[in-house]
Amino acid sequence: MTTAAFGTIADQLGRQAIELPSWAFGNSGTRFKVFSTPGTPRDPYEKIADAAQVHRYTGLAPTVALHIPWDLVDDFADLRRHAEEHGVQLGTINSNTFQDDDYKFGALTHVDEAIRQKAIDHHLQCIDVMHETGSRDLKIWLAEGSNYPGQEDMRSRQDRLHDSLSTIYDRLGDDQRLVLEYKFFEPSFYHTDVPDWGTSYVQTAALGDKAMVCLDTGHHAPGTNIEFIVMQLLRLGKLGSFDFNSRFYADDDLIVGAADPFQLFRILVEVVRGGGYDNPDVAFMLDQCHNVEDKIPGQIRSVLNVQEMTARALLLDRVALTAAQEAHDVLGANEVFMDAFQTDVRADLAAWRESRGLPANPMRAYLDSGYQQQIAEDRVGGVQAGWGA
Ligand code: PSV
Ligand code: MN
Ligand code: MN
Repeated sequence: MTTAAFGTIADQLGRQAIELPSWAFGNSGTRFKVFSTPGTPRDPYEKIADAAQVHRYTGLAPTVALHIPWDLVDDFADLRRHAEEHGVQLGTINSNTFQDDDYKFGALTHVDEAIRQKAIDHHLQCIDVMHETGSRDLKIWLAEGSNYPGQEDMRSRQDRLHDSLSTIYDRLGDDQRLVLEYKFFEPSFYHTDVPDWGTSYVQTAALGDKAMVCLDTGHHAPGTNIEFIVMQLLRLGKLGSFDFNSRFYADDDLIVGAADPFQLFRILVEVVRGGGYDNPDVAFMLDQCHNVEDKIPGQIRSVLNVQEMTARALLLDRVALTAAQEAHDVLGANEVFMDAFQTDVRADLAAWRESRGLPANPMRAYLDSGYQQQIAEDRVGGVQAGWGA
């Protein structure tokens, strides 16, 4: 690919923004072991300082998502100021109804009115936080479901879910949104109350325009054509956000683009095709954990992977592709598609970064900065991410 072609997408690339999850900076692991990493943040302030490093070297990550109560602080206005002083903003607020004994048999779907109200109140508290942090989106992922056929009445749970979500939705401010994430299994193994995009679509459509679907790339059965779902949700105007990560087996939460770069490309092609790129209605977020690698470099690699694949998707020759498709030129269309995927954009991206005052190689610049060594020395007793243990 020539530099001239790259020039046509330079401005579009400059408008890319990828939100980082605060929990990516904490220690995480599996149910077998959580390894600690030197320099791990000890509180939300330090997580934000680390996230700001990713933005500083890449220019790609201007916002940080928080998780309540993992990131609960006394004064969210102060946390917001702290973020802004570090050159980033607070982003999506994630609720948490999966770590409380009361929610063993459900939260927003629970048959007991009092427990259901407790779960609703947690979300209302999250909305209060959003007013202080200036956040637009409330992201809801529910761990609810059952393990055995006959254990629960799936139908009434769906009805209670609608009622609970309606109460939460009614509390949203005019500029706020609710994004409902789906996941096909885990922690429940027989049925999950929001298992797929269809359920998330049905539930959010019943709420109204401020409710959208969140698509986490790790939350589908192996072999699922995720880009088809992206196309359909964009077509319906209901794709609110992405949780990017990659997986080999289940919800692995590995670095986006690491396991299947081609899948990431195919997804981004549909995003561009459907008007979801450079569109404030479609938030790009990461939802990852770094169990064995250093966290800041892990996040830098992640946003660079998304940027690189976005560049290739933007370079797809749409005119040639449409012509080949309409002529039923099967192999010709596939060749146009693969040409874009196989374009090496690394040198062009390095030059593009330098032209914008960013380091040509953000990873190298970060590693050379001494920040990693400094936090390893300064911080003792970093906290667990909260998730993944
Ligand atoms: C659990 O599967 C999960 O990974 C969801 O994807 C959420 O987005 C994330 O945790 C944080 O709650
Ligand atoms: Mn997620
Ligand atoms: Mn997940």
